[in-house]
Amino acid sequence: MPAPREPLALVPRPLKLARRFGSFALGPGTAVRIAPGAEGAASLLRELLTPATGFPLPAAPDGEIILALDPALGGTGEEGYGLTVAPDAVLLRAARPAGLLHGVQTLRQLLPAEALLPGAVRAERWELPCVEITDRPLLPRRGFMIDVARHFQPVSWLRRLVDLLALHKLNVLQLHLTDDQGWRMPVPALPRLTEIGGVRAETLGDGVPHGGAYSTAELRGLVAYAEARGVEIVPEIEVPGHTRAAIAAYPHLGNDPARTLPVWTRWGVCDTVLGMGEESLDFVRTVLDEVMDVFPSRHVHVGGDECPSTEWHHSPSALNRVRTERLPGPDALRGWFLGQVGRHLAAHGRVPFGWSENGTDLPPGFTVLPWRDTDHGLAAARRGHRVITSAYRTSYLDYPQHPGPGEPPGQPGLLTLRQVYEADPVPPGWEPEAARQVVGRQAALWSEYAPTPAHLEYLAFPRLTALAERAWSPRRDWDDFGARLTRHRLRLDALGVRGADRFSDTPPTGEETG
Ligand code: TNX
Repeated sequence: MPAPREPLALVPRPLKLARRFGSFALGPGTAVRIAPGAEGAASLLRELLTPATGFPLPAAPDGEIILALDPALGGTGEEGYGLTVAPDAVLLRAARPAGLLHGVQTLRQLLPAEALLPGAVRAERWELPCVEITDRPLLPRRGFMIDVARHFQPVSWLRRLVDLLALHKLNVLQLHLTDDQGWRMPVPALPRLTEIGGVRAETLGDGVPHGGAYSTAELRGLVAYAEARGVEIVPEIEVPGHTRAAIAAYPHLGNDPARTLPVWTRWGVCDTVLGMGEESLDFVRTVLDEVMDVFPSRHVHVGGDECPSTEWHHSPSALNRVRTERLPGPDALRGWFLGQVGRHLAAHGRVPFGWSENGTDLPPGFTVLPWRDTDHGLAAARRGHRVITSAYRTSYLDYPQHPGPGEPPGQPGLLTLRQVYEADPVPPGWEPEAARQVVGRQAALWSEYAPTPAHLEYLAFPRLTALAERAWSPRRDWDDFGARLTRHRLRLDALGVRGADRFSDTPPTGEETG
């Protein structure tokens, strides 16, 4: 049981929090009063707390835990909530269901860390300290991208990942489903995409085949699982570059239809890109129609990064496209193609997302993820794009988090916890009109060097905790965050997050501010 004035260590930090005297005892007889529209939050509360505490938390009209949905509630927006824990009752209120889900996570964090661990500890009752919390996020989109193309991961782990995101009030999981080294999503009209494109013969000469693909049912199940936790799954299908696996499956999609190439077995930027004929446009529409059927998300990411135009300079069909579309040259084909793809999505009510190389390279209507440089976001915002900051220097969790020996193999480079923490979602100096275009911040975990869930979790946490904190809370205070993180680490430990145990309370010496 926590001592009365033990720090609460809520992560991310709530906007307003006041401690009150006393505590609420959660016990075997505690019941939940569920307002219409709050059923999802009640289910989540039970899913999170019943296995851990053993308490059934049944619904009852006079339940002491009150989950109330009030569309007229002011000041909490789409995702905020108000939470009052008093000695005799707990009141959680929000204007929208998403706010209630976040409030349930806060309620869970008010319990001792052991209460997060299913079935490990049995107590007669658990004390919730009395508090008054009003909370809402700084940014509407707080995301994480996982690369399941380079190394396939089972859907069971993706569900666990969703749980970990929701714990941190992150609300977007971008699934990087396709790349040169593997295609992971089935498209019934194009079975070879997963049959051939889903397997590579080896990786960097290791002689060991690597493969895997999800079933449609698994993906639909993941979407529903995530939705129940307030997390949107944003599918990502890479075009027109990073498409070697698709071209291995269907050679006519490439720039030399007579050429058959294997799924790529190396890392880096591959010269093999989609051809610019009608068959490529048909292909992308067929794939995206299936994507839109499986993923209800309003947002679909179509890649767009690292697309060399080398092959287009020599392809008669690509050069013909340059002529018929009156483009300045083959280098303009990437933007033209993404424009076609974006239009197809928009016609179905979806918003195209894309990686931007410089902020000004994506067609109008795209939400832009600048990955090379944060200031590319400024250029994009000035062009009217909505921006999700994902610059590698502050957001790429495939870089090692500590300098020096003892780290597992990773992308050459370094990104410390503190660098992730200190990065402002909107860098100082941007004019207010541009700043308003920034709708989110997102981390990316590319998986070339991280083949296992344990390795991925080691890389993700606690740096993702830092990103979640800065995307949610307007306050920047490294010492305050560090103190809360020390206790939050106990939660990560209880949940078995690999790597949290390798992280010391105080950052390693030599750590520098980003
Ligand atoms: C660049 S960032 C890539 C990925 C790699 C990553 C490695 C981006 C949009 N493309 O294909 O995995 O670097 O850090």
